[in-house]
Amino acid sequence: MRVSQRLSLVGFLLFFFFPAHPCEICEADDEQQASLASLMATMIEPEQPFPEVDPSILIALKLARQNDEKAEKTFLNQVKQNIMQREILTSGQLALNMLALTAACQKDVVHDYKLVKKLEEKFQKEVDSIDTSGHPLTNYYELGLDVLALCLLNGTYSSSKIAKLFSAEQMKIYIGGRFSVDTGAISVLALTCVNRQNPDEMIGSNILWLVDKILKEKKQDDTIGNIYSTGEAMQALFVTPEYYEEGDWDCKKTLKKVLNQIPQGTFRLPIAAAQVLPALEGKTYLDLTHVSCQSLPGHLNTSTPKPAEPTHQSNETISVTYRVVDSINNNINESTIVSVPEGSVFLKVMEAAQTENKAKFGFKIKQTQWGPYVTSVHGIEASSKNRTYWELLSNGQSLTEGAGSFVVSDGDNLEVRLSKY
Ligand code: B12
Ligand SMILES: *[C@@H]1O[C@H](CO)[C@@H](O)[C@H](O)[C@H]1NC(C)=O
Ligand SMILES: *[C@@H]1O[C@H](CO)[C@@H](O)[C@H](O)[C@H]1NC(C)=O
Ligand SMILES: *[C@@H]1O[C@H](CO)[C@@H](O)[C@H](O)[C@H]1NC(C)=O
Ligand SMILES: *[C@@H]1O[C@H](CO)[C@@H](O)[C@H](O)[C@H]1NC(C)=O
Ligand SMILES: *[C@@H]1O[C@H](CO)[C@@H](O)[C@H](O)[C@H]1NC(C)=O
Repeated sequence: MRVSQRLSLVGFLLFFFFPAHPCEICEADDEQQASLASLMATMIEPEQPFPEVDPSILIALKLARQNDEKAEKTFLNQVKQNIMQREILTSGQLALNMLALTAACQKDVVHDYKLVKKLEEKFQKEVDSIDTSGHPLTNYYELGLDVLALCLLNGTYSSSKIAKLFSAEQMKIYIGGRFSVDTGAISVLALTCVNRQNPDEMIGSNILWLVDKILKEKKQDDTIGNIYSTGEAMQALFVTPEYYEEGDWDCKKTLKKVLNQIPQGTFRLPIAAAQVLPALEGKTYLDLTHVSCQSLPGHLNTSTPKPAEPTHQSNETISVTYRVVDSINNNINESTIVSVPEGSVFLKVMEAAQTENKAKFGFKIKQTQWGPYVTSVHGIEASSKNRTYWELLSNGQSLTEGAGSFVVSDGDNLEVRLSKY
């Protein structure tokens, strides 16, 4: 405790002497820019175009060194479309769209639609929900986005309330059990913004706690959390060098690991590419208020080789066990063995089981930016009110990809499990 207080004071003081982040940032060099172009191509020309575009794609394009004027225009129009639906957007969705508008130099749109006020209202509803039901309407990742947008766009907020909301005591209740690096990283970015505007010792100690949790999730292979949270974790660590020691994290190693994953197709979903790209450019979401607003003509060479698709069809078949479990009410535990072509994704297994027995294995999905989200299995709907979801597992391990992406292997023990979050 004493050490952490001292460290937070040191961080607090350092901040005054070195307001800009020192040279902790590492970024892809010119040679590696080719890899980044392939990530950009993934975002600009997705394999499966989505009806709605995620604003994080526009943010990533704006923070990238290379630019593509035409794609930026297209995505900006889509973000403007999203804003038309501002009433039904969740707080975090609104915040992310506002951040994208800011990166695209559209302060007037933010102003004309009174988006800052809208966000303040939505954020207040999240806080009210925590006060009354103990949980936000959405999740802490979205709360982080809300605070980040309110801070960067000069909204009104109370530093001391935010300090409480993101205190270790409060956050432990919601994310402590299973710390989400993504959520921790977005929270660090948000708190860092707040701390730079209104330095506050309690915010400093929250940052210290979160940075420590993030660093504890550093893996042998240099990812932080998992490969999909690593880019956001890098952003958080870029802006907080005064909160950890030089030897605690080797940025170059993590960068190399992520770059090596690009040709393997790890980031073949546009949103996965969009979340990882800023860090590879040495940028963070705190930079998006000072993106150059001069129009830069440019066109990305999208014949850049894109990462390979996983080998899908083969005429070898494999067999896997598939199980449906309700771990909350403990009243369902059904399993079957199904055969699917080698290279199939989890969803294929679910479909095969459903064909075999609709009553036991029937399911529903919803298309999202991350691919199909499983909403219901065996007639049981997951519910954000009850904070339940259908968790995907293989051999007892919770998956780090969705049903549309995870490729199964012969003999796998696959499971969908109704769980709490
Ligand atoms: C919060 C969260 C959840 C919550 C969402 C519900 C809620 N209301 O909070 C819960 C706990 C239910 C969840 C579940 C899962 N998640 Co999740 N989730 C997140 C997180 C931390 C934030 C999402 C968010 O709020 N974004 C901001 C808002 C504004 O955007 P949004 O589009 O409205 O967000 C929605 C979607 O993202 C969707 N969603 C969340 N997770 C997933 C995962 C998949 C595969 C799909 C299709 C949709 C989806 O729910 C969000 C809220 O409504 C992200 C982290 C990240 N980097 O994005 C991971 C993340 C998206 N999830 C991930 C994963 C792997 C899962 C699971 C597959 C885990 C599992 N083993 O079961 C399941 C989904 C299973 C299913 N039923 O299909 C990965 C996806 C990686 C990938 N390449 O596919 C991420 C990136 C985390 C990570 N680093 O591993 N998740
Ligand atoms: C927020 O306020 C600062 C300082 O007053 C100003 O420089 C900046 O342009 C404002 N940002 C936005 C998005 O309005
Ligand atoms: C685009 O990239 C491809 C592959 O790297 C290359 O062969 C081609 O000459 C490039 N085209 C232009 C116009 O630069
Ligand atoms: C598919 O099976 C046929 C007959 O069993 C075999 O001749 C062929 O080589 C196989 N193709 C592949 C791609 O494995
Ligand atoms: C479901 O049943 C199997 C076999 O009958 C058992 O091994 C497993 O532990 C059960 N799972 C749960 C969550 O009850
Ligand atoms: C929430 O849980 C309760 C009790 O388990 C259940 O009766 C109810 O149907 C659930 N609500 C939703 C929307 O699923």
